[in-house]
Amino acid sequence: MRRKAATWTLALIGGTEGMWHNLEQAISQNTPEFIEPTGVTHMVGMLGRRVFHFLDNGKQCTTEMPQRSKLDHRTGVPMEIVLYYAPITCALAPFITLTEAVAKFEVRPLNFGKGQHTSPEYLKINPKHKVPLLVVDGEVLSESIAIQIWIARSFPQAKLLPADPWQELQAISLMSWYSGGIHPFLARINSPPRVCDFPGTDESVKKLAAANLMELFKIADDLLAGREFFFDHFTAPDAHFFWCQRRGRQFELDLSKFKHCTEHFERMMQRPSVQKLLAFEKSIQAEFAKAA
Ligand SMILES: N[C@@H](CCC(=O)N[C@@H](CS)C(=O)NCC(=O)O)C(=O)O
Repeated sequence: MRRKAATWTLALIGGTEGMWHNLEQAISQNTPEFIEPTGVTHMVGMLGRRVFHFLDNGKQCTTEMPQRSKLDHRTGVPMEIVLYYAPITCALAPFITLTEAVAKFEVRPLNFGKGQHTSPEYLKINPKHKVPLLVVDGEVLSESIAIQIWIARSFPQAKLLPADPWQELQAISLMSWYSGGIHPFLARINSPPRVCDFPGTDESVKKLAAANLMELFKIADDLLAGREFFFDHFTAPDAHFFWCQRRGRQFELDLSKFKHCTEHFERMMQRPSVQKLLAFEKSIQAEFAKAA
């Protein structure tokens, strides 16, 4: 039944994060939706991707949604989110969290094989020549942890960090550990000469890194004992740790002995956000292979 909307503009201009999120979901599902978050706004249908029909005080109206993904809740300005990414890399963690947040974002894949991360254009926006890199309305943000926190704060309804402030810090502590404690050892296995270019030392570098990683994954295994996720529901650290495990497994570290890590990995593999990421990664790898 169609109902009268008194102040429909609230939804588009002064709407809460939650209302906006609902609208975004309605758009992404591309189905007509009735949205009634405040009791004053009633969407009565939707045409195509961005055009809405609604009743405004009983009068049929049509409006076009802003082209961007969501509104900045402080300024009301639309945001455009771009993720620089490369297959296999730790940029998959923010891909997963953005997907979990139902954010609209554009991915710009970099072909490391072709050195696109060291191109003059990319170095201009990220002199560290690394991914992930997030660009929000032209503003650049590097470092996985900062990016994950930004996503969590910008999409609070997705609950990507624990609500309790102390637990939130624990989540940030965990991600710092993945990034500063685990990742560097994975990077050594990936490219031993980056840490030691003495001839014939590659295997030794890899062996030492693997031994360190086994100790670190044991700590993670203990943290995950009896739990589905690091906190009481899926949060950003789960996505970040998924990448650490995946990379370790790709390097053929025997992580199967860590039962809780293995279960976490399998659980993560089932998530639609991870499935979406893996399909995307596959398509980009195929594109890169064609370009090789
Ligand atoms: N501390 C950074 C590390 C990022 C990082 O090392 N990314 C790797 C891929 S996993 C990269 O882009 N490497 C390319 C390079 O070093 O040239 C973060 O957490 O974002």
